[in-house]
Amino acid sequence: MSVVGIDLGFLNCYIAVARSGGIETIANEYSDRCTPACISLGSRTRAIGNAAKSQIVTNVRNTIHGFKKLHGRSFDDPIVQTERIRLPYELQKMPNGSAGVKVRYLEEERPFAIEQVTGMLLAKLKETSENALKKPVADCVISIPSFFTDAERRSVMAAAQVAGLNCLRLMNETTAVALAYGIYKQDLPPLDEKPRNVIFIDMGHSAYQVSVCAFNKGKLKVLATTFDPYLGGRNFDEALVDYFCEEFKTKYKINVKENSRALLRLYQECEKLKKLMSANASDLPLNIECFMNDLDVSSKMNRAQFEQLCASLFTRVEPPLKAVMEQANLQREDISSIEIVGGATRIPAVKEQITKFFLKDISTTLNADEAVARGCALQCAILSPAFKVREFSITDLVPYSITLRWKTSFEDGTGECEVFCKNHPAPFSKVITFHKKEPFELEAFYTNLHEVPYPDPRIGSFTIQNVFPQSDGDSSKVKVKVRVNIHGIFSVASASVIEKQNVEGDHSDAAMETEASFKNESKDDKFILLLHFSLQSAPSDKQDRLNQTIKKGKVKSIDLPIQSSLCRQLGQDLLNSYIENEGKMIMQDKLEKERNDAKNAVEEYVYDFRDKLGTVYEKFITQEDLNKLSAILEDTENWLYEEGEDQPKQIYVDKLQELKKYGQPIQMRYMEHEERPKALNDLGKKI
Ligand code: ATP
Ligand code: K
Ligand code: MG
Repeated sequence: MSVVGIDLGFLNCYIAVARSGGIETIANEYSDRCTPACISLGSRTRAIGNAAKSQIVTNVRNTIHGFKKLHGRSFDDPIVQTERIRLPYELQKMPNGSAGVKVRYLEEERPFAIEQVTGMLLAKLKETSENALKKPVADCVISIPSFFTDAERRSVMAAAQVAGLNCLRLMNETTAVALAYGIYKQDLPPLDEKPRNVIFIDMGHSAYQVSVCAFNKGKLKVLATTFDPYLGGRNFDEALVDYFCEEFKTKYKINVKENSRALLRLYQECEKLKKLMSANASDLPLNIECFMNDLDVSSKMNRAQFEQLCASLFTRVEPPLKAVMEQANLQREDISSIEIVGGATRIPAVKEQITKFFLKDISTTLNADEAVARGCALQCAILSPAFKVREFSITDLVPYSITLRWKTSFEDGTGECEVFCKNHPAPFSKVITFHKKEPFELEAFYTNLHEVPYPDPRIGSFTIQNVFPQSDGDSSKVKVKVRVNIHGIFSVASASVIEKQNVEGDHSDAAMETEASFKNESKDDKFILLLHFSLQSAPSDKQDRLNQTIKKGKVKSIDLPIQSSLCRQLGQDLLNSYIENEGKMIMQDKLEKERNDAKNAVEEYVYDFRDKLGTVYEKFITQEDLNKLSAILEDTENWLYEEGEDQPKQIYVDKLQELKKYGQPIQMRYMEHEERPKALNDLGKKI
């Protein structure tokens, strides 16, 4: 069983694994611990990660990046439309209405669903971890922003399946950081003492997230999370780009925004400049050669100018800080430490805003780039039975309140109940009792649309089937279990009908009902919040206990089928086709790599052979043969640049064989000559 944690960043991905007893962030084939979230499609193959990033400017329309915000959204979603304007490649409305990308791949215009795109990236990260661990990888924990809705979470889960990964938990980014912070702390207060409250702040490339967590020995509880899903490093890059575009308009009479390649280069240079300004307050140059129309451009900026330019962005740092303290009902003095991660928290003005708010120094003890991945790997280790990890319990929360709605038997009547309030602990299950005579539908939605960075509040609908009146004509008592699972995804997990058998002495059941905390609407539609329990530990055990209780009450419980219809859910057939296609693409990449390797082998042989002909082989070949061989080598070299440039693998394999037919006899003569004195020498020693 593998233990792998993946930070699936908007810009940068990191992988941490458990190896030789500890958690390690691992490097990819470029010896880089950061793998860019970038995929470049080509006429024969795909490049993913570092190799793709270098093609952003050269393969503009077919290099996909900045796609994290497309998950679980319809193409018409205003967020998708806003992102679309920023992206240099085309988005496409998929047949199911979701957002996909349109690129040229294998000489064909091809649509890819967002699950396929992230699937490609995750497959690459899987391969990187397999190379590091030297064994197949499936189990992993993947990070997502704490503000992701169910549709977004389900979409990332589907992407993991496309990549052949078994995601044990989708983990909120700030929670992963909290785990990475807490698990090694030896001095956390005992369980019966006041917890240590710590603020975690992550500002990455696309988003800004804040959480406050309470730590006691062996446990962490997320008290509140807040966010600005649209504030991150890229906003600062954009501000710089806009500034220089304006300047270049007057200075050089060029419109950079009309030239996607130039614009992409300017983005790259502005990102570099922004990073330099974090370390250096003085004037810094911006120089780009052959920028547009063969023009070299140059300009400069200093930190003070940058801060002025981005003033409105910096004012957006404080509101989530204020909100998180309000939601957790904490005062500044209740906070022990403020931990920051994410690349954009390196901007001095961002740090200043945070310090100014908390009136306290911020701590940068966590690795700003790797903490999320490390936390995910730790969570994976905790979930893995194969690993022994210090006991550590993690209670996360529900980011948006969730309400259930159903039809009552009254004309046009509906019943409603908020099943999870905002910041409710998660994972968590609750059982609700309904009194019904027929199948009924529960509609789940986010209670307050204004809280949710999403245009559609619906989560899904769940039909509880096979409900009939009791034999005496009374309503049946239907227990419905609703759950926010370990991934932070809501579902109506199960339903059962309680058949009355012996009502007399049925006290335990009645006792449970006294826990009811909701109003009764009518006899028919009575629903009662029966009992609730956390799924945090041993859910099956608790499920059993529930069933036992029911049995003790001398009633029979029968499971009812539930038909779920989830918003923006990918159908199983479509998902299967994506899985199959990813397999095909991996195979295509593999074949293409083998073909290229075979071609390179021919090229290398030509160079090596020619080099040796002029040096070490010289004595072992006649002038006539030398001329003949030189001609063959030259022909082969020319062939490689002409019709041999793009041939099937076998052609190169055959070509190499043919060359070796000439080369090997000479090499043999040479080797014998080299070996003979040595052999004689050895022989001499023996005698
Ligand atoms: P997200 O968390 O939104 O999914 P991400 O995880 O990919 O994105 P990070 O890797 O945390 O993002 O941060 C990348 C951002 O941080 C980029 O905008 C990058 O320019 C910025 N950044 C990195 N180092 C610095 C620095 N020294 N100064 C300013 N900004 C920096
Ligand atoms: K990251
Ligand atoms: Mg991040």
